[in-house]
Amino acid sequence: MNEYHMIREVREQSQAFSDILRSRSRIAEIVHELAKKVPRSYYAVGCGSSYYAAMIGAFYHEYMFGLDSRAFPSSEFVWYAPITNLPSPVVIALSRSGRTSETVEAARKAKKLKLSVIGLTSDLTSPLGQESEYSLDIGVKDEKSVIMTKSFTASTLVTILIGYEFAKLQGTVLKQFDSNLAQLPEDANRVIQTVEEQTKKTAETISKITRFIYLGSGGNYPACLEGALKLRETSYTSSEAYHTLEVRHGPFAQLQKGIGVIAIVTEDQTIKQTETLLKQIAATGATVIPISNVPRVCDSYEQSIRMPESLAVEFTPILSMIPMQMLAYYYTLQHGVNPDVPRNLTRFVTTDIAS
Ligand code: F1P
Repeated sequence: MNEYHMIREVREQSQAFSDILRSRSRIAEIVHELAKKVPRSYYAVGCGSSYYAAMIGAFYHEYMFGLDSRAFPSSEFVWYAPITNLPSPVVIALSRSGRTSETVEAARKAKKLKLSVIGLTSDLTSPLGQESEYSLDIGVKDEKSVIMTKSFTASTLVTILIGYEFAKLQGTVLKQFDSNLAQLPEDANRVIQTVEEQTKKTAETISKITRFIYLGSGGNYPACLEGALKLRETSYTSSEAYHTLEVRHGPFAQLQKGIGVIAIVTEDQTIKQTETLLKQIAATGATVIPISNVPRVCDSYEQSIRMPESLAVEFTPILSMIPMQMLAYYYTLQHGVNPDVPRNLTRFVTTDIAS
């Protein structure tokens, strides 16, 4: 079978994380500079995958580092900002290309509002790279696929690190987080090694399913939005994502045989209700596919993606992207579609939003 760029780029994520962690002194420098203006709050903006990366970043900022952080699609920021009166906000603008018009315009609008802008891009010569007060290279310049994989997790990680460096200044980072962060490239490597064959087999088994629902909570919810988007972009299959328990409030009515439910299951405060929910979903006839490092959860279903057991739970939103990207890739191959160049999609999208 032919290999496309996408799968090679998915496998390169461990290396991308190492590169980012090695060069993170630049992130610390920017944060120290901004800390003089006391930026305890952030708006993170982006489009498509970059918006979902912004959402994961904002979740980490708030939940793990005690910062005020909110994510917006760039267009919403352009149309409605300033939305709240957060104290001294900094805008983090995410765009692999640095050329998506809504994100470039969001950075311009932020400048007009006298907010500091940190542009995250893999092209520092792009309009976003040039117009941002501070610009950060997310690396991964060599990503060839139109769809984002390693650039997604790279920009997620850089966004997280901005919050992390700020929390470090405040002395609010847990030691455990530090050691799990250092472990991330190796953990990603273990995930890549462990899940590829599994996702390939699962994709073959579920290839006739034509509608998928992704479930995740906390930072895993935006990860699921991205997982569902990956499947839609590459295979054109219908997919959507919900906060785990939200599926009970309406979408449950649609569940039946022929629908695939991909759920990220973690051993934390969410597990009890999630396990109960998955049993209820299975009873509707829908095919439940947990992505989990909890063996008993995987053992309960015919299809599952078993993650390595000893992964740090707080990095699940990044690490579980790997099997979701692989599943999208192998499912798409089953349908004879080239995942690198989806129809009706270009590397970046433009519109005349500039004011
Ligand atoms: C954002 C984006 C991608 C999408 C496609 C078109 O790009 O919407 O999420 O997959 O590549 O562009 P960018 O602003 O991050 O360059």
